[in-house]
Amino acid sequence: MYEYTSSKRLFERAQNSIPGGVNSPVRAFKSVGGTPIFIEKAKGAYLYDADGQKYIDYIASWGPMILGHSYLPVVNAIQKKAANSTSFGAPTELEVEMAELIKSLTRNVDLIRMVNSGTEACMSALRVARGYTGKNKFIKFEGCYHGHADMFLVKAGSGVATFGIQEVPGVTAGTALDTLTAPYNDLEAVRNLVKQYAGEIAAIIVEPVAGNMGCVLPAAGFLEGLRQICDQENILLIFDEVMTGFRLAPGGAQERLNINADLVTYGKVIGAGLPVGAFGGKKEIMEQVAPLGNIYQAGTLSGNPLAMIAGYTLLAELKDHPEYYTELNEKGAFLQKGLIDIFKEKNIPVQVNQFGSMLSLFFNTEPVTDFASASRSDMSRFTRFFHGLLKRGVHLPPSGYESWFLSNALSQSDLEETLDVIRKTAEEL
Ligand code: HOZ
Repeated sequence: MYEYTSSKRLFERAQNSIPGGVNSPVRAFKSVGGTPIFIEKAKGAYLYDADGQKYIDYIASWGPMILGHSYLPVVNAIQKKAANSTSFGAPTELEVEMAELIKSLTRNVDLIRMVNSGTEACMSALRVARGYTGKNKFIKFEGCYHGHADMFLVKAGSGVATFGIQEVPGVTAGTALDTLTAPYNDLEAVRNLVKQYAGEIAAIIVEPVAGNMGCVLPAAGFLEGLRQICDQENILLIFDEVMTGFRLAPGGAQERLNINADLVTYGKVIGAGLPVGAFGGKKEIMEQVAPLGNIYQAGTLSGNPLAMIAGYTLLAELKDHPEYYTELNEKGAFLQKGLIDIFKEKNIPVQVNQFGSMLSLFFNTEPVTDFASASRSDMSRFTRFFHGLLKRGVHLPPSGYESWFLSNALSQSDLEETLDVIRKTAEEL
């Protein structure tokens, strides 16, 4: 059984100087209770907390660590690069190489601009869509999360859903008025909005595989339907590939699901654990971005050399090893089957949504296809499940509204050990 002595001490101390003791709300154990574990270091598939206790990690830094922690080629590249200064605020050859590498991996990206987070990527992409189309409103889906820019914090997923925040103070009514929302997988609702706000909608932004209300898969025809509506109505389709980019396939969801968006946003894997995001798309749209056009977007640390070398090194590894994606898919499918079998045996109703290396377990009798069905899951059972795993050394996101992220560092024996832990925990649910 694990003790959390140092984490408890650090959390006490943290709360005196950091809001809620954490630098991002999803790290707090607010919805599951208890003390967030403070991490000392991580290697491969394992985290070690401040007491030296080891955990099999299914957060993977919320996505970036697709090949595991402290991945040696990335660590070495960062160390070498740091000797040449950590930032210039001037262009470098590495940024050109990074842009070329991203273009070689992704579809439909003629021009790409580097930023520092997924939030920045999404807010910038939406500005571009608005500037390009000359329209203000946009559609997002309930339970999707596109970072914490004002206009996206309406019916948002991730921490906003986890903490049950209905309205975010500080987001003005004026801003929220331009955000239209529809249930995920509901094309009819989208058609109705498009009809109601004819000529006013700049963009539809969507997580092509949702990961911020737990993992929720697009129904057959949903993304194709959005593409069609956008084409018919002169609306830009934005794929938020912050989670799915370079994770579901080298070319992300666009490649895996064979659909082209007009603008795509990236984060997480693209920075290998350093703060990186990017947005890109077709030339005629992206050439409206400053300094080519007047759609202003900027950043002192954008294209930062350490961030670029980390991301470049990881993406190059992924490009050279397509078999990693096969392995990740197999690991995801193995875990899904194991979970289904265990809970069937125990007669506990669950839904296990999985797509490649993204997976969520919902304590739910009905399929989880949108935010409403995700919300009907038994979250108090999830809390017991979460703590049962944590005390036995398996680290999950501390919320039933988050996706688990698998890394390819997980071995077959890690997966089997995880299922053993789940089997034991299932006894206590
Ligand atoms: N998209 C991530 C979790 N859903 C964000 C992580 C964070 O907010 O810290």
